[in-house]
Amino acid sequence: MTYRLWGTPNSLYTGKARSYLIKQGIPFVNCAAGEARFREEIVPKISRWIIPVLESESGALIQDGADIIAHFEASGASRHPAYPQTPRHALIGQIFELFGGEGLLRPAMHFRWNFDEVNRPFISADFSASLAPTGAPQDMRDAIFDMASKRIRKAMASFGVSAETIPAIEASYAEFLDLFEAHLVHSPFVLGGRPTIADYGLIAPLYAHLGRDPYPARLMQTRAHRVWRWTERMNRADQDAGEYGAPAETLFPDDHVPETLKALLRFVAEDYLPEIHAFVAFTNAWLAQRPELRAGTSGLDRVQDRFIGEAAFDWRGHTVKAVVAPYRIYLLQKIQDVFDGAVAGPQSDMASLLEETGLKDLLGLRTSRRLLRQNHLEVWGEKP
Ligand SMILES: N[C@@H](CCC(=O)N[C@@H](CS)C(=O)NCC(=O)O)C(=O)O
Repeated sequence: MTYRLWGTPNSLYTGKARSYLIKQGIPFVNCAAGEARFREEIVPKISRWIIPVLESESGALIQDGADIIAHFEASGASRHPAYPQTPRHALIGQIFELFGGEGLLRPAMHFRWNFDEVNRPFISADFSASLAPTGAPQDMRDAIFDMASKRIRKAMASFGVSAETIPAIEASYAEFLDLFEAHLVHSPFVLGGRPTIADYGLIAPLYAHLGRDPYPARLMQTRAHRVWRWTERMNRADQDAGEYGAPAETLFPDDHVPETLKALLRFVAEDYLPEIHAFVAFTNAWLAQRPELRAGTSGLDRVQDRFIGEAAFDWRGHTVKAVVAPYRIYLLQKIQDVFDGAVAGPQSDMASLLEETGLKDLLGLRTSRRLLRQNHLEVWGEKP
């Protein structure tokens, strides 16, 4: 069985699914979302233009990076199980699936879209190569890039990138790079000798945007060579960890969490927890105003809408306003599900780790209704 991965080389979320398929040795071909077949056949079936989409030979579709990984993990087909089995590692895996996918969007957007002098020739060629129909003339390619560029620059502002926040975004990203670099001194992946969901979460922003666009790629190569090598490693089928002496493809023994990883978790607490507080509170208020919202619906006017509003929060001395995406609740629930599904002993190990790293609020920040994914869309569950 060979799958088709519909996406683009420069897409953040396609990068997560692609890395997983490569690492698991699952046969697939990369298909450009600019192909007519994507627009004409796939998009109508998933109800909106969104990538990645994985298509099986029988035509079955899975939209969403987290769901693609969950699908293969549930089938038992993965050669390196992505969800760790020990309590603290399992929890850390889900924390980085959330933080990787959603918590580094500000630097990813900023370093792609605010360095035109260095980035623009590359990103304009790269965007139009994957989004324009094969053989499209240059003026059509330019028009496609301009349209995408305008739309995404607007999205960047809605994520909280502004003249005021840019210095803090750069400082925060530099801190993140230094912490991840320090952690990778001892092991080739986040949790040891093989990749897990923690790595697949982080590769999303760190590959296509921060590791591949010219300006941020150079920054990563010169400031954090190990992180850059990890982005390469995450896109290779073998372990590709010769510089570590090809260690066993196992996770840290006894559910161990090295100090360098605790430091990264503390960074997540400082950098991202304020936003989680804000979007959960906003979502609960939004749900409270919609007691009639039917289960199985998104509560939004259009099927392609993905944000329910804007929430403000204090971040590194600034008041940041950012859009609220229900999808983030989906990933937050996965962290809580790991905790809820464990028995008392492992739960107390997880709670101690969260306490020690400043992340204990993650367990209590819940929405009044569960966020589900049905028919490739985010919808709300039953009222409690
Ligand atoms: N959580 C989603 C996020 C997908 C997503 O936002 N993909 C972007 C490209 S990286 C997209 O398709 N955006 C829609 C658009 O640009 O209209 C997933 O992993 O599938």
